[in-house]
Amino acid sequence: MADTIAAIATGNVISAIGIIRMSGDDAIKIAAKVFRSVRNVDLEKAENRKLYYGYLLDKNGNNIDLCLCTISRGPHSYTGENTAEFQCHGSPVVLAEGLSSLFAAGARQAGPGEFTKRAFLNGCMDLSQAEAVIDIIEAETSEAAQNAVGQLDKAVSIKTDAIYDDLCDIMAHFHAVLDYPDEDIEDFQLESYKEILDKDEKELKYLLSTYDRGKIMKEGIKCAVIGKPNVGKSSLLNALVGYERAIVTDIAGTTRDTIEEKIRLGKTVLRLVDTAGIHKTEDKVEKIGVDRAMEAASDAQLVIAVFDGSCELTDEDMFVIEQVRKANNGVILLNKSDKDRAVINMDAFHGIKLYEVSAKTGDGIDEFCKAVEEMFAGGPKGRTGEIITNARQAGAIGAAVDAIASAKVAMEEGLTPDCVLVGVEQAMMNIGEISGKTIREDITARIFERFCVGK
Ligand SMILES: Nc1nc2c(ncn2[C@@H]2O[C@H](COP(=O)(O)OP(=O)(O)OP(=O)(O)O)[C@@H](O)[C@H]2O)c(=O)[nH]1
Ligand SMILES: [Mg+2]
Repeated sequence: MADTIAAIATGNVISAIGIIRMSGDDAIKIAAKVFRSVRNVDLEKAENRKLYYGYLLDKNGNNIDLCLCTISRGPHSYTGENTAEFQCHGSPVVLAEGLSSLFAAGARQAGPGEFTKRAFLNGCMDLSQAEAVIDIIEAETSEAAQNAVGQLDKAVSIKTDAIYDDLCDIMAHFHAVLDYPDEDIEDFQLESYKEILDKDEKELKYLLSTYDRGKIMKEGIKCAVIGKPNVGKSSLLNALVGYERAIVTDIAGTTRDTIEEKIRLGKTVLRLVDTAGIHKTEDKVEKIGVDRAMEAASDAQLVIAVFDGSCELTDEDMFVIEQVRKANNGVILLNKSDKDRAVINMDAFHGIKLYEVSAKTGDGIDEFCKAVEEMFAGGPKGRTGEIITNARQAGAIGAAVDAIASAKVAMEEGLTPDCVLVGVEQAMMNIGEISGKTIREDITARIFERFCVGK
């Protein structure tokens, strides 16, 4: 018995079309109460997945929109339950009225991700597919969207389910021999499973190796733009985002707090953080700004250190160079290339990639962007759909790799099958978490809380 949930599935903005959806035992009955077909079709007798044209009625029976309605009877629907969907004109007022009409007729407001949660609980999709739904919605590049669609198509869970089956076979064989000694079951030879464990471990390690790329694909690359005051950090941010996002003046200390903006660079997204100029100061506010700049640099996957190429290097610049050297990835931007170059001790930059740019004219910016894109394009790219972008899944795969490794060590040391099988069973539990077979209910609930209402 599933109560009937309803929600507006589209954004709360004026648009061409807006959708209200409903799922639950009474979805079709409730839809019939608030919809009057122009051809007098009774929705309760309507065909599945066919569009019906008619009036959406408010709770007093007044027409509020001319819309299309479609119903699907469970189990052949997104949630596996009876569902109804109204494709209305995209007016937030109409959609809100339509929704309250559904509430008056017996539906209740859906919680975040509740439609997809029901789809999962009703066996219409596994957990990795459900997570792919949110990844598609939140994708910031076409590559991320393609990968998420692949996962919606079970690209990851087909692989992990096969491994789960392998491990399950090993466990089942062992227990069958142990529990039914009189049955004519082939003897349990642990060594015969070594090849399977090797193959599964290799596949899992491959999946795990795609996670670095996956993280970048999903979250983008956090880049801290640092440098002493007035070198052109904010001008660089503005040049990269393409509009006057940050205030630029010739007064040193213009930027006091960090400013974050995203830009898309080909297949990757950069999360740029402009920071306050790093310098020694007694000013309380400036000090906080400098601390935040240092924090941004230590958090960043890429530190972009900006220098004014028209001035000689100062002690403050030398301090900034030290920060770049500490970073995992750092680049030097010698800015203001449109001005006469000062005599600069280039040895100070030794071993760090350097690009000459002008944030003012845009010179050199494209080359710099291409270089950043290439810098993060390395590593195993993974086949589309098989790139792990999800920390939960990566954690489960990592734990499974460790568990299989421990099973193999136990096997090599000649321990008894039940000792070896501790690792195999653990790996099975870990792998089952990916599709949701072995995951705890409270964790599942948390996963769906991240979804938007209406999905
Ligand atoms: N000629 C020239 N001037 C630039 C260039 N980039 C920035 N400037 C100028 O340098 C001054 C400082 O620029 P900002 O972008 O505010 O520098 P900042 O590093 O953000 O400075 P703070 O926020 O104070 O730390 C402004 O007058 C800019 O117009 C450039 O490429 N060429
Ligand atoms: Mg600034």
